[in-house]
Amino acid sequence: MSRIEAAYKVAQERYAEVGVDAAAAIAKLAGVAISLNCWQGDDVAGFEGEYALGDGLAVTGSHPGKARNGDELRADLDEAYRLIPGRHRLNLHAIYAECDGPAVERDALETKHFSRWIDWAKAKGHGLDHNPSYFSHPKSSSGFTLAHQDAGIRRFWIDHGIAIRNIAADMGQALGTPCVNNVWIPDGLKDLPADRKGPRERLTQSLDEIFAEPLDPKYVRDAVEPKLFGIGSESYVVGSYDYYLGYAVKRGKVLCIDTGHFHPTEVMGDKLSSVFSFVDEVLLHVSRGVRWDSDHVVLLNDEVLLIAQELVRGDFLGRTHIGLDFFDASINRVAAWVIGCRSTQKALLRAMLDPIARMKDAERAGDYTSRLCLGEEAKSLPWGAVWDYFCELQGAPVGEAWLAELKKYEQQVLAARKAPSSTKSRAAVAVD
Ligand code: RNT
Ligand code: ZN
Repeated sequence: MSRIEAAYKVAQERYAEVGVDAAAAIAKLAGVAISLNCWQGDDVAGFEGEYALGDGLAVTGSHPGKARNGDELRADLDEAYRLIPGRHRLNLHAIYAECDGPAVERDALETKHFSRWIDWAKAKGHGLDHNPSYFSHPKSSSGFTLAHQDAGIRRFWIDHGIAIRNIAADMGQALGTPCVNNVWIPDGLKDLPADRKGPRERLTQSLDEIFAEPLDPKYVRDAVEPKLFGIGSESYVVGSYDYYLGYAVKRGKVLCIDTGHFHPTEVMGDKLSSVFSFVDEVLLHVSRGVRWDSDHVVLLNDEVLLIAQELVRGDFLGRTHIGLDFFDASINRVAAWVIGCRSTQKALLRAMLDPIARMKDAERAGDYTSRLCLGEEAKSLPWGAVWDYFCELQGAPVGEAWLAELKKYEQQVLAARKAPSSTKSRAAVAVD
């Protein structure tokens, strides 16, 4: 018996004492697939190669070795998945199409432009999720896309939405697992609008057109993502939380909850049981805002823990699609995926190991003293031993052992990459 397993056995007994089945928690966690955000691998650059990142999205940091094409991004993802226990998904974006040859406009994208992603996902056993990209494009530079007052610009973005939704359905069909297709748009205003109603009416029309064709939910699930504010949309966001909550309820769509898209004092975990009362499915964008929607790498903090507890205690995991959404270029980008995903999994495991039956009993009996005591003592139960054993069972490195492996990858693979010439300054090119 390994040292890890021996520690687990002791932990398992300790958990049994508080009425918790650690083996059941391990089995349950193994069934949770988390969708890694492809855009963490290259600072949301994509492969169009033409347009700078914008429309409310910003990445800081200049860690060397960012992926410059699909093969490099897939290699980096392979490395991340290797260091994360369990089997997980990939969340793509339209700008990661591989078109070979002349550029294809976003409204003309087809499934074949994602065939390498689909082949790779099939070979490696990953489900795919998708997103139309409504940013970093000349037609989004006014700050408006689906809610734009110009019908021609709206048409372009509606057609983009339709194209990506169809591609998403093809991905779902090809891989035998529904593809969550998430719509986020940057539309909003820096300063006080004179008309708040008009853009929202236009957005509803655009969304209804994008979702008009009934597609099989076996293949694709439509999600919409609200936001409180963004860079350049500080005063007004067309797709606010109230707007999309209403839209999701009325049209039967998946509601995306991004943990960076609320006021810092709002508690996302508390929203879940409310939302699930009237919405069938939720997509989570697990992120970490620091003072603003800064998209820092997810850590095992109170916010993520409460979300995990609510998903487990409300038995909502089967109705939840969990994705990561952050972009940090100040650290090794592959490490960002590994840390963010493992932290999210740890939160779920901890939630699964909470003595929740006893806590609920205490609550029902009005014994809030016991409820508080049990919850607090549960924090120091040996969940780490269960996590380590889960990693060992899944063939993933235990504890910080993954870091040494990633450092090797950094030296052998990432260090050999040079920044693409388009991002070099003139001076750098001259001395090359
Ligand atoms: C932006 C949203 C959105 C993006 C990605 C790239 O505020 O969070 O989800 O981060 O689609
Ligand atoms: Zn998001």
